[in-house]
Amino acid sequence: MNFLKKYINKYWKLFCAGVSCLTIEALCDLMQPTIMSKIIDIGVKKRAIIYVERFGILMLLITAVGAIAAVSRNIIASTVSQKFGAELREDLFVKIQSFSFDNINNFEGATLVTRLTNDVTQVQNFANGLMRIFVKAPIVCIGSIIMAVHLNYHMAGVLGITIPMAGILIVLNMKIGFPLFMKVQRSLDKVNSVMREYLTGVRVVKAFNRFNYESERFEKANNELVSVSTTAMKVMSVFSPGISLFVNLGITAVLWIGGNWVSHGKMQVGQIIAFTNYMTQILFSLMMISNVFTMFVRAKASTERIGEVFALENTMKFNEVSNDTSEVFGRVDFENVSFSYEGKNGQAVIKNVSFTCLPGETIGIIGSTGSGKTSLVSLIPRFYDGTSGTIKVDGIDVKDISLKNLREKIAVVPQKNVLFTGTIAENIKWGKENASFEEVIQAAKISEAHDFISTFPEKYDTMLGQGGVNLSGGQKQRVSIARALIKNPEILILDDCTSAVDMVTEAKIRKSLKDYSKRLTSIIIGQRITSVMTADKIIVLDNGEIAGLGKHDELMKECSIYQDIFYSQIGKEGI
Ligand code: M5T
Ligand code: MG
Repeated sequence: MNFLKKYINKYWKLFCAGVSCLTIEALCDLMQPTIMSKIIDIGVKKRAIIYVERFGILMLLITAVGAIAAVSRNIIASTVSQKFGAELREDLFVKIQSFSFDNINNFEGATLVTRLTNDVTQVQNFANGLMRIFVKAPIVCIGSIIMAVHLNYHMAGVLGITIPMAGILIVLNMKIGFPLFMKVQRSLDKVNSVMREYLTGVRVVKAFNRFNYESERFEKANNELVSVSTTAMKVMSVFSPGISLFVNLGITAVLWIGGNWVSHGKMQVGQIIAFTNYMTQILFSLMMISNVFTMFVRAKASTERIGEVFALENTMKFNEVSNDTSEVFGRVDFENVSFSYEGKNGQAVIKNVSFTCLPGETIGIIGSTGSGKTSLVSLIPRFYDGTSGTIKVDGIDVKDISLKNLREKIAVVPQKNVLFTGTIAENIKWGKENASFEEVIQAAKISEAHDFISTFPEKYDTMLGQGGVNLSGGQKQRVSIARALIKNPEILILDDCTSAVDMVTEAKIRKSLKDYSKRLTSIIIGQRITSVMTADKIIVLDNGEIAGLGKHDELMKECSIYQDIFYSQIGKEGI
């Protein structure tokens, strides 16, 4: 829970102001029954109208002060809790952004989303409640006990039995509640997860007519949420009536014993009324405390879940200061690099790979699906770190370059392209925020996107839906390439990103890329042999290992896997 310190340090003054208002409010509440008993026992009994008037006005004044305090603490509580919640969410978001892929993989499904939204709300609500009622409850409870004892200490024995019983119930409530609410949050994760998966895969679900299957999955997750929530609520709902029962038994005892004492002249009627009034206040505050604990256990469960995110150390160590004094631009070296997604002891997906890519060269990577092409290139911008060996960019170990500098040098067009909600121009500018419109057009021209964009009525201002849903596969790929190009990188990585573009257009893109920059180093992954054939060097990957490295002609002579790919795609007769 260390992460809360920051907010406590920041808001403790306002928090104390809120609690002070709450204390004033509680004290005002506490004075009322005693004043009332005085009015009854002295003013009414002795028919002293002036006494009644004077104390009546006092009561009004106290009520007014209480009301002002209540309004102030409401305003303070809302402001502080809203600000606190917003900052917590923001900090959590920033933390999640700093995570490596490995870190993100640590969290299943939509749990990060639930933690960012629902869990933060739980903690925020608790902070709000803390300043609105929760602190008041113990003050009223303890204050009422003191006032009641002060009023008639003989009667205090009744409290001595009632209150410990209620106390036990509250402790039980907490002990049983915590694991239950932890379960509720986990079920919520599941519901969110199914929903998110459905929304991202909605096209596939429709295509396969799997509505029933998805509905059942959702229903199952939803029912589980209902079931654990109801169990939690059921268990928790026993406690409030339990407390109420004990305190009401106490009130009955006060009335019964008090009635006897009044007839023997040992107690006054006003005192009994005041005493039962205090008992009622104790009852309300105890119920409140039990609610506080319910909210507390929920907030505690949520705080732990948020704490887990904050506590997670980034699995990759990054250099803040760049040791980047290189005069070379666009060189990539792999020296005996191996890599596994499961750490050092996991199964290697890249095995002992070495190659060099000189500035301005075009490197093609080809290999069957699952051979490790994507994994190989994801090591260059440090999406992951290799388990052994060294990767150098511009002659410097990537671990010695600050992440910002490293990623500035590199532009990646991922295999699964991702576009954002916004216009086409905005999506392309994503690669370079302050790019001019001319630069946007230039990048789009190189990636052969300009022509199709120009056919849209709103051209570059055409709005794209989430993930670019209103573009075809090949169009999306070309916009993604333009986005990478506008960055003006030293190294461009194209991961099978012309797979949905026809061969003629693909050849055009390759040609314009070559013309565009002689200094640009390109690493092109392709399933089609034509995508890589003209590269300066071609790497043939097989099961994470280099099975061949060289130019097309060399590989055609030496590498049987390359020959197989060539003949299977182009045929014996050649192109
Ligand atoms: C190589 C595994 C995958 C495969 C091997 C991306 C990714 C891959 N893998 C993981 O365990 N976790 C991951 O996040 O690694 O996969 P690849 O590098 O994606 O292969 P590819 O790019 O050559 O394949 P393709 O289909 O894109 O041509 O065993 O299970
Ligand atoms: Mg791939």
